[in-house]
Amino acid sequence: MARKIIVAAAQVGAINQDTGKAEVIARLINLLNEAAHHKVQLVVFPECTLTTFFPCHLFQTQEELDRYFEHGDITQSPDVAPLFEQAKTSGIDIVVGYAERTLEGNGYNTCIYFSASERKVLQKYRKVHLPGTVEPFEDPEAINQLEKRYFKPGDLGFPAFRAPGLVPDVVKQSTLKAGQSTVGRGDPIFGMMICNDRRWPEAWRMYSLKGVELVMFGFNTGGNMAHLWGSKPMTPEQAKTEALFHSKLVQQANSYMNACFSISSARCGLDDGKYDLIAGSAICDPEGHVVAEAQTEGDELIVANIDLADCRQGKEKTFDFSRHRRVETYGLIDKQTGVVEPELL
Ligand code: CDT
Repeated sequence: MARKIIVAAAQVGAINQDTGKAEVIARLINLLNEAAHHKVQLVVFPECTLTTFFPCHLFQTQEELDRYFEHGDITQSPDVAPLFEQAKTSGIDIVVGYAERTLEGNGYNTCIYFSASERKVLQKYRKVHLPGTVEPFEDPEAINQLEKRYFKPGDLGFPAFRAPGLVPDVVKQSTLKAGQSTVGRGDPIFGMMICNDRRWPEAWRMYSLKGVELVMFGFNTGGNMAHLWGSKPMTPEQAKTEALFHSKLVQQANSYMNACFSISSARCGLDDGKYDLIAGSAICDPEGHVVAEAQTEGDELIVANIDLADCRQGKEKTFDFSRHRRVETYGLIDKQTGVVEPELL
């Protein structure tokens, strides 16, 4: 049974420290309008879509830092509300990443899934794997990644959810007939993650154990973060090529190993003329092939017409979990964080 949807990644180019949110929202709405033109039903925007990627910077005061956070219900924020209004008008579901400050004062690197047909947020996700350091590097030339300083690890787990209104003639609880199989016939099963999460197979597996058919994530990945990537000497150009290679590698491999589609959306370009973020937004199919890919390092919409039924082959054959997984051998995975090597000979 075909279950087709038209999806897109809305890649967003450079945003400087002093770029106002209204200017950013106008750019996002342009991308949404382009998506409407292509009859897109779902658009994925990047991690921390609304501002420069501020974890590169050390802020001296809470006030300076808090300019980059959203406080309270993001759909009601006067700055951001026009984006949700446009999504409703265009009938397009959106995933948007942002820095969230809770009432208790906690910071999270968050994204939400806003359903145009339901006119509300269906699901929130908070980034689990926070890269980088708490303290800035001593080297003043180093590019910092202070997510561990500014955010708490996500506390919502990996919540898979169904999104209504995208695929016609699906099986619902209310229309279910006795004995009828529902697998691969209900509303699409989605999961969200954020940037560094994509490098962790555990995150993907948590979703695929819930039958995920499409994983969506935004990213901000430095093109030359020599202090974080490792010590092998490379030119900035080589480092950027390598960063792009790894980004594609994990998306393609994990889409295949979890028999799901995936959409990645980059915040990219040269922020403040100095902070170089890779592009390479991509849409992958469950066999691991890239079916759409950004060609620029700026604002760009990439679109794909996908059929979620294409997940069935992987889920029912090579990666039929119920027949092939051997959980009796995987105990360490959720008991041990670091590496324990075998004893020396
Ligand atoms: N935003 C984010 O998570 N960026 C990281 C940078 C890696 S730091 C070693 C990423 O995984 O792309």
